[in-house]
Amino acid sequence: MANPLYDGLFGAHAGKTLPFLHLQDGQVITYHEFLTMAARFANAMARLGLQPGDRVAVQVEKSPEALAIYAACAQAGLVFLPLNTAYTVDELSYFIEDSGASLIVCDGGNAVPLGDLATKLGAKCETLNADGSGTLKDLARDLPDVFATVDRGGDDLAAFLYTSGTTGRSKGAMLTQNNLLSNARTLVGEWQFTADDVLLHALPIFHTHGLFVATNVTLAAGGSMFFLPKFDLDQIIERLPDATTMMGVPTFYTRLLGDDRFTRELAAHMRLFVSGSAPLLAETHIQFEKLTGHRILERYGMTETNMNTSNPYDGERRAGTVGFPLPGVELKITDPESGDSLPTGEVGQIEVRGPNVFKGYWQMPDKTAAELRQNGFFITGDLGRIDTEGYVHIVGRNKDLIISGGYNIYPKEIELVLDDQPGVLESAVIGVPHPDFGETVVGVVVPEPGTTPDTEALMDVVRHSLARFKHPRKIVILDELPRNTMGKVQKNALREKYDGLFAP
Ligand code: MCA
Ligand code: AMP
Repeated sequence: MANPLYDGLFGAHAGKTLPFLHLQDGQVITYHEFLTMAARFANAMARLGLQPGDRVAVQVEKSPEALAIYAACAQAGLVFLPLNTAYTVDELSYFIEDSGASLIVCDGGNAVPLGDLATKLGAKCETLNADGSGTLKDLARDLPDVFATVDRGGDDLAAFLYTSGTTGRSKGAMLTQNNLLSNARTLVGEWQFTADDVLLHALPIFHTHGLFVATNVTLAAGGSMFFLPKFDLDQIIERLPDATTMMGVPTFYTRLLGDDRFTRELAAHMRLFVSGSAPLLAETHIQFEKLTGHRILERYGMTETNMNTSNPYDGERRAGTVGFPLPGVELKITDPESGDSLPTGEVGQIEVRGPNVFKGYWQMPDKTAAELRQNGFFITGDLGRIDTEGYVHIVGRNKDLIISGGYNIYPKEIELVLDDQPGVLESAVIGVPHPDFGETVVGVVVPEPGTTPDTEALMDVVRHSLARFKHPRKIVILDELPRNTMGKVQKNALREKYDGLFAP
């Protein structure tokens, strides 16, 4: 009988009365309490008829119960599919339908549209609200607080995480038990996590960073977390004295640096600050060290691969780099045209291989074949180089992607919405520097001859169909888009033109 993910991360703590989650209201949830809550959810899902391998789509606010559904899925051999709480019902419909989810767990506020969708698709729909109440909790309440862990192999699927594509169609990245477990264990070793660590957790739990990096590492080490609903400066400042580590996107660090209450004294006792999901500006790294004496440890990962590289815990954490490949991860720089490896120092596409690399995109064999080579190397779409000392530098992207506050935004998705509107001949969506989010979205719209599009009306349509974080912070009108001789839109020229739009 075995289930590597459940046994390794959760089962290992059975019966422990040590704290796992410290909540904002002062409540503490022990490992034992958490695991019994998860077992009840596993029983509830079994009662709903779910079978190992079924997908469970979850769009709920961050709460201990939400995290317990992840544990319950691992224990019951179900595939956990967390979804950004900002997604609109339009966006959700695609993920739910594409994944063939058997169960949708959503906030009570979405019960009607998602219940209708579930009925249409032959799925079940249950609710779980931010305060932990809901129909799933009601069902779980009276069920046993133990559950016979379902047998699974390391190669079985544990989670689907959707990641957008350059064509505008999202892809479900299939992650196995071993992908998650091996990476968590590697990071515990590399970052020297122990049961004494208390992680300040202010990230969302529907993405790799907050769920697999922060949470799995804490679980694998047997530590605990301050489990905050979201990033809130007041809360961070208040909890920091009792934490030992924090993980965040660069916006966390720039916001902390902008707050007078964040001082050297406040951070003095901290063991480690980790940054990732987006480039940390070297100037932020340096400013942070000047203020606190701590060097932020920057690492690099992807939904498809978990973490690939990290700056060293003990050696020099070098600003503007993402450090070295993690143990067990091979990383090479290749020529985007030929796929051949390039000499040290040259810029090319980053490819990675290792136990962390996903199994492929759900029901998309062509897309999988285009990005995941037969020999196991995954083409990340990032451009980088390795310097003579082995540090990996990310210098750009070979994919049309904007990263705003750590959230990925694929321009094509927004362009498709804009292009569909009356009076719009075509559009180009670009990312420009932003002091808070790192990058932000600008929509460039070319009107049909003789028309003047109403930018407010365009924003209304975008608001209805896409999550808030994807909305252009500005729409500008241009007579025509710059193109090269092949007719391809030159987004670089647009980025240069609007570079200073949000300059502080
Ligand atoms: C919120 N808003 C955003 C973003 N977040 N707009 C653009 N980009 C964003 N990232 C909008 C809200 O809808 C709202 O709109 C306004 O901005 C402020 O909302 P609020 O709730 O106050 O949010 P916030 O505090 O400003 O949020 C910023 C944040 C948050 C704390 C940086 O976005 C965040 O937690 N980001 C982390 C994302 C993450 O976990 N990424 C990991 C992906 P309005 O102004 O209209 O009210 S995993 C990954 O990338 C890989 C694998 C890796 O390597 O980790
Ligand atoms: P996601 O699709 O959310 O998995 O985002 C993965 C992408 O985030 C990578 O392909 C990189 O482009 C970017 N990324 C993650 N960590 C870093 C980092 N430390 N520096 C630069 N880019 C990063």
